[in-house]
Amino acid sequence: MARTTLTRTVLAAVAATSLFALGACSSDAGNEPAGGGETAAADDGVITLGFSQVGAESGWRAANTKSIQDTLTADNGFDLKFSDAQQKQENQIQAIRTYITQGVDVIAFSPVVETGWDAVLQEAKTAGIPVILTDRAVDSSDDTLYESFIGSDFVEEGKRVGEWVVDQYDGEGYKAVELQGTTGAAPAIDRKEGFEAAIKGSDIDMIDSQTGNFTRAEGKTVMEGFLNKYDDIDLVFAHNDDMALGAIEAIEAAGKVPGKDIKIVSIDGVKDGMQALADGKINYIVECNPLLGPDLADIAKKVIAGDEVEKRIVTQDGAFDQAGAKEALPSREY
Ligand code: GYE
Repeated sequence: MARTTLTRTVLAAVAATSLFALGACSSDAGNEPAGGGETAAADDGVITLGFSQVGAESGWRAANTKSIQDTLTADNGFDLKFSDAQQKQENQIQAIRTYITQGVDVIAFSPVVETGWDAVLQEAKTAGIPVILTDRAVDSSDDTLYESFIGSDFVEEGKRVGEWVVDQYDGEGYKAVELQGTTGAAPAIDRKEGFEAAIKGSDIDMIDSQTGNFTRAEGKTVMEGFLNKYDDIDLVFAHNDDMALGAIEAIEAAGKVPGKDIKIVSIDGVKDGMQALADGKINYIVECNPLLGPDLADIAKKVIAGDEVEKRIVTQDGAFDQAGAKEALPSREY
C-alpha cells in the first residue's frame, strides 16, 4: 500500500508577521556568541537547526529520528544539531538552553511531557530564536512561544481504537487493561482520553491502567503485574506498539495466546507491530505517522524566510486490521 502522504490542516493561521520579523532579525543578533557561533541563515543560506529528541524509547521514535536526520541534511540547506534527551525533561531544557547559547537559527523539539516549558520557551523568544514543535504538544496558555506544531491528533487516535473495540466486542462483557505511555506526555494523556470517550456507554470495563513508559521492557513488566493480579483479562489497550509487543511476551509466558485469549489493540503501526498484527497476535492498530522530517524542513525554511506558517499541522494516520497489515507490510517504510 502506498504511504499516506502528509496532508495539512490549517487550524489556525498565524498572523504574527512581527513575530517572524523579530525571529529573523534577532536570529542574526543571536549569532554573535562568544566562540564564533553560527553564521546566520540569512548570510550563508544554511539553516542551523537545533533538535532535541525525546529519546530512543520505541520503534516509532527510531523512525522519527531517521526521518529528521535524513531530511535536514546539508544538501537540503540545513546544519542539524541533534540531541537525545533520554526521556528526561531536564535534559531537553538543557539542550534547548545550549542551542540558545549557540545562537542557532531555529530550535525544534518533541516535548517529552506537556507542561513546564514556558520559562525556557520564553528564553528562546527573548533571544529571537523561533521554536517549532514536532510530534508532541506543550500545554501552555501562550501560543506565541512557538511558531508551529506538527504532529498527529492523539485524541483521535485513541478514539479510533476505542470505536473499533466497541464495534467488535461490545456486548461480551470484556474486561480491559491499559498500558499507558509516559506519564504527562501528550500522546498518553490524549490517547487515554479518546479511548475512554469511545468506550463510554459500552459494556467494556477498564479494570486497570498503568504506565509502561512507551517501552517494550516496561510494557512487559506492567503486563506481568496485570496477569498476576487478574485472571480474567480479555483485552489490552496499549498506547504504542512497543508496549503491545512487551505485553505479547508476558501473555505468552503466562501460557495464554495473544490475539485470541487476550485481544490486543495499539497505536503506531511500526514494522514489528504490523508483523505481530499480521501474525494474529495483535488485533488492530491505528497508525501514527512518524515521518515528520519533510514538514519540519518546510516549516523551518518558511519561518526563516519570514513567511506565514500554519500554527497546527495535523498528520494524517491510517488504521489496520490483520488482513490490512498483511497487505501493507511488504511496502512499509518503517
Ligand atoms: O506513539 C510512541 C513514542 O509521541 C507519538 O512516542 C509519539 C509516541 C509514539 O514513544 O511509540
